[in-house]
Amino acid sequence: MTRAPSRHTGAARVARGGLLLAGLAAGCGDPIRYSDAEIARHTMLAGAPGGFLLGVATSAHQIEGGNHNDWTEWEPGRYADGSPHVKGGATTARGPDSWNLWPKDVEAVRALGANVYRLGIEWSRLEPTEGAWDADAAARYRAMLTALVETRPHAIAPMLNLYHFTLPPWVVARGGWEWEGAPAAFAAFAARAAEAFGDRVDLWCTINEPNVYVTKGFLSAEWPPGVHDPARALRVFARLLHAHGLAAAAIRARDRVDADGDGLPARIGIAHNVIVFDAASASPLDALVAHVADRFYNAALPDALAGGHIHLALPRVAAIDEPAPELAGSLDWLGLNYYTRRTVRARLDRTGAGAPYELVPDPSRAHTDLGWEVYPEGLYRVLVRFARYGWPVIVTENGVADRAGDMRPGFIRAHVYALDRARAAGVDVRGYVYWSLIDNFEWSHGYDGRFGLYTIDFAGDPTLARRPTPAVATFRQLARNVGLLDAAGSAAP
Ligand code: IFM
Repeated sequence: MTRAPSRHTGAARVARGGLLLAGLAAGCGDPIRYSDAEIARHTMLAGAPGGFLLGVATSAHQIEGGNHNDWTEWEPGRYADGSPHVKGGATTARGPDSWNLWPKDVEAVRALGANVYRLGIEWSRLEPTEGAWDADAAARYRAMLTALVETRPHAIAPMLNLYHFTLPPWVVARGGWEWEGAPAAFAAFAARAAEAFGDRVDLWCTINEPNVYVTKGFLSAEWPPGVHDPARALRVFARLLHAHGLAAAAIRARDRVDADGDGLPARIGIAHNVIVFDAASASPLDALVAHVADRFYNAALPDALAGGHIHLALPRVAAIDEPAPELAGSLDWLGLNYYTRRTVRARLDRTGAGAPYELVPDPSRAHTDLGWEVYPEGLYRVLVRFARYGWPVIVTENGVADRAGDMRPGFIRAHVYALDRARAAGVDVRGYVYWSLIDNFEWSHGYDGRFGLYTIDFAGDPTLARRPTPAVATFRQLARNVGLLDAAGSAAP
């Protein structure tokens, strides 16, 4: 994909990732470059295996509105310099209002021809105080899940995500993920969710992007709890991994109902955010920075899950090395959330307080509204790489912030092309899930990052209608190609 120039400035920006030191090359000088012509010639998802999961994703806090959790405390706040925590002072007081408008979301998923919807449940709604269970909230989630599985002529399988960046206030009061009891508390929540929804759900996603949560919340201080402390960051990363392991065991113990008739009551995964880190030059220092960023951000999580041992390191700053036997065997599939590449130049900060690199954007590549490089070849690279762990992989997120909506069709085609190349190379890819179904709250960017296949006019339309962007047609073409829609565009059995 060679769309250029970008509508976003290509000026070098300092990464705010908070990674502190450096290492060897992480894929520097990759030679792949897809052409628009080869992508245009390609029939997307042709020959995808039966049961291929094609769908869309959202998360509870980003779409529901009206939550009460650590993010709703954070959203109205300001930094010491007076700037708001969230761009424009935006909040989730209403947001897309999916708590009330969820039937419109289900209808939008159905209209896409999708057979999977990755959605979240909000811990703070279901367990507003420790040990409580809000029956009304559970009933509403149950109604959503039922509407999905009862969609005809083919069901929409819910992929239920249990933790996606937000904590109930009572967990925060005990120290959030720094509380030693947090993994067990989360596993207890997972057990109740499995009991409550196991007859509707087979696909479980325990935790979304532990690496992003840790980086934003404990290194760059952009998200709650707004901390910059590498040692605490690693402790929380480890806690999230333990929490995943305990939750996976709890789900297996409690979800005994095979909802979709494939013989398996629960198939458990985790959604791992991956970024391709390439060195900006042949300098060993740039290579070192790219390598350390890659180890911490990309490799630490799957290494721990594969080996049952947590090794986390920000060299010369902080490290954790501890057994985690509950992780081994906890995964049935690995979810990969892929968006972009970072080409990095070392920027060593002797105080240890600053970012370890600056970005060197490739001006020949398009960049999204959030300034992220569009690099579909990276999806091929990460699929090939992470498949080596041996789990089937599902692209649990891939998407583009594109308010104008003109970039998204090409973005999807190019990334699905990369996915198909990976399948052709023997990678066991079981699904492609686009982020996101609808425009929603993009964390510290507020409503500025527009990822939706359906757009929402938050300021001007009190009905919050979900209006199709041009990429809906692109997605429906994917659904046609895998047989979920027929030639006339109607849902196929
Ligand atoms: O909006 C987020 C989502 O919450 C997690 N993955 C990345 C998306 C886009 O930034």
